[in-house]
Amino acid sequence: MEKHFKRTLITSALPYANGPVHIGHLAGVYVPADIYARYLRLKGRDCLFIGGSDEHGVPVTIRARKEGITVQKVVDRYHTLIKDSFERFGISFDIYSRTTSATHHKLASDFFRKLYDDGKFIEQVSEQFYDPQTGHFLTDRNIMGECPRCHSAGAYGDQCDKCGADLSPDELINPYNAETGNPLEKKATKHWYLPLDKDQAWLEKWILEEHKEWRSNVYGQCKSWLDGGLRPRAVTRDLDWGIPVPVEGAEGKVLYVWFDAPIGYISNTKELCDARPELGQWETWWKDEETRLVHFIGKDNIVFHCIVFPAMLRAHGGYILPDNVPANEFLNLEGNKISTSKNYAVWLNEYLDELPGRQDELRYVLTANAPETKDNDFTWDDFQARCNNELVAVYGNFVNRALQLTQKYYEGRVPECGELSDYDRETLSEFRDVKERMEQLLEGFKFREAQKEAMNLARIGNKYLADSEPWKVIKTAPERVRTIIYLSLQITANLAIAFEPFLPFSSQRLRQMISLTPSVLKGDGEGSLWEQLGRTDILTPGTALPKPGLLFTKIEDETIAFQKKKLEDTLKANAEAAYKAAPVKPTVSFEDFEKLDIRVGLVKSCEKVRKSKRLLRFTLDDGSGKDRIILSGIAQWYEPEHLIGKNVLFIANFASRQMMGEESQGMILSAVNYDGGLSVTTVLDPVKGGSQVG
Ligand code: B3M
Ligand code: ZN
Repeated sequence: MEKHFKRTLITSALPYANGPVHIGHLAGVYVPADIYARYLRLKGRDCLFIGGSDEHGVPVTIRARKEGITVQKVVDRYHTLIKDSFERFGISFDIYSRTTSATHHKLASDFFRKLYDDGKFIEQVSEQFYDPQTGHFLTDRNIMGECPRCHSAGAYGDQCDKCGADLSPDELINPYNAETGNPLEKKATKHWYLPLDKDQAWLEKWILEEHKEWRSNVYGQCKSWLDGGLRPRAVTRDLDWGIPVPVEGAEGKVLYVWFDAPIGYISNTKELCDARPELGQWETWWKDEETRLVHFIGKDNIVFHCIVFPAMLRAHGGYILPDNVPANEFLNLEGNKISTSKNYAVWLNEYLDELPGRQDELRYVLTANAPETKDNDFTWDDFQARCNNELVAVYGNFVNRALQLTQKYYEGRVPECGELSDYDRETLSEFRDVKERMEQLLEGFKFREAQKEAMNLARIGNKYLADSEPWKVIKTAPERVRTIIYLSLQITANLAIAFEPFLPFSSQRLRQMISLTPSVLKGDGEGSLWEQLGRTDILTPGTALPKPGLLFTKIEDETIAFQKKKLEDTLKANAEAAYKAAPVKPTVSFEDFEKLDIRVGLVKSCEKVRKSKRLLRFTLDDGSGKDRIILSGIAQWYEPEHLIGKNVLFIANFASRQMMGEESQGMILSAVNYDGGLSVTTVLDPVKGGSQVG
């Protein structure tokens, strides 16, 4: 049943203030949420777009420890950085606040207290890992030990990074404090739990029956949680960073970050409405049945927004529940997982500095490639191709031609429309229903498809100009050219409107280029700019247009090469840092060692082996007076000519082998680097060929 809503409250996940935001966050949450907010505003609908930093929880404390500064310093630094980058990137929050605000601390604390007073929690004492030397209980992430599956050292209490296993701290072998290395004990501690098992029935009905329209990834994840049976969840933690549990005898305990963070949406709405009374009371946005609540999140947050938070809201009473939760899947980067802790990402603040003025290019690519239904990959080559072949070659090119021709033939004024030809009519019919199509897609959170519709308008325009060839027709039928340019300019105006929610910076530039004044933008209903979409009389004949500039410019190869190199360097640095020397092999006796005849050989010549990518062919002076030929698989790492004249170590009594049709008489010794690279061994001072090593 379609419900009628008067207003929409849009929330976007509160990013942890433990690092800058990256393109994964943008593609997953902030770009789609911003498109939606901009679209609703363009339609003249009543809406608020709420954002803020999540400043509690373990991630910020881990960052503080890594950087050797206080947690407060960490959250201050990253909150400011994130807020500033969002602003520069054009994410149009109505408020971007933080969960360390006084408003939030009070609201979250009161929220907990009400549930406590109403008897909605169960209290449970359990045995938790405890560091007797520091006097602290430890969270899963702060516990390390040996992985019970792959037996590698340094697995975390919640997962093993080596084999990917999901773990609980109890499974770790010899658990220790990740920070201090101290061994851990179990100690009893009391916590408050939300008995989600009691919510099972209504959640099943509410989600599985009444919200079948949710995205299949969201619906599917909820269903599997529900099918597995909900269990009580602790909403408090033993930690010294967070909102203190407002109950006597709960010293040293704070609200679990996933309890307080979603309440942050409410606190931030309150902060906004308190400061701007014209927006109405915050309660209207959270408690009125005619408000539509929509959460934009990434897929790892689904359970908290679809199950836990609704259960909290219902337990409290008086609040509305989300009407939709359009969660995206993940964006990978050049085939690898994006990772804040491994510093592997395209950071928004760096992008803005390194590619200044190119916000819309990134917005475009992230939407064109949005992980709406499955994980997707961002690559810099794809970024360049989409910018140059689509934004520049299609959209920018069409607009530029239309505007240049207007300057050339009509002194920069919008000409009158003449009689329409059959081809004109055919072209117009192609985009007449663009508004309806885009609305349907946008309302259904299909932003990727919606943006395609906008780009399709530019394709229609390009084809129209190319087919009707005004630069030729001007000589034979100048009257006809008026109509062609008139229609091209109207298509241009349509483009400015259609792209407005997606590419706000270039739409604004384009509106200036065609004198489409912003005053019409704010209008509501009938009069709003969005309502003009699909029309062919948006620009009035006679309107003077300024001298046009380029809407988009090409992304150069050097820019792409620089960005790719940066990522490769990070991967290398990570591999180097993660390198651990292989365990030592079983002991051998001196006699056994002596069986190996290791010698020094002087490289007389060295060349690539034909038809082999791997092999180099060495001719060694081994002191015997006869040349010794050895083939060695190091071609990937050396230019053969650089090895000539060098002393290398080789095994002289290694059984000879046939390789590529030749007999290899021994083995040249190389060291294997952390990244698999090979480095040939040599001696410090020159020695005669054939000298023994031992
Ligand atoms: N900070 C997790 C995340 O950044 C968390 C979201 C909170 S939304 C209320 O993925
Ligand atoms: Zn493992």
